[in-house]
Amino acid sequence: MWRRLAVGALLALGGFGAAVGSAQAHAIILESRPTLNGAFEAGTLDIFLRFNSRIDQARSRLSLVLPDGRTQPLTVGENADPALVTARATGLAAGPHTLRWQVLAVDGHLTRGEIPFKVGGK
Ligand SMILES: [Cu+2]
Repeated sequence: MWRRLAVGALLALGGFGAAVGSAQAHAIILESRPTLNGAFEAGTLDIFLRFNSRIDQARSRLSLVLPDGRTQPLTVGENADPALVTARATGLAAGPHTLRWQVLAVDGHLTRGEIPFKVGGK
């Protein structure tokens, strides 16, 4: 009887270890434009986010929160590099902006975040 209990405990530990391993593939940003709290010229901004893992570009979303509070969806470009998400923002006016991003990593997990930045002004 004690022997059977010990085997059950070992199986439970094995399952837990596998779950921890798969969680390590979450998408994390390594590099971005805009940079966090960075300042950029008015007009056109070529946006990119580089992640630590492959992501599903077709199911990734980018949008901009404009100075007047409106949210503008951006079209995610196609990239040969599966760790990149890109978009072009045009007509940026001076003021505070926020880039909102949501990506689907190849492990099936969604990650999202926000990058506040500034346009124009000195
Ligand atoms: Cu994950």
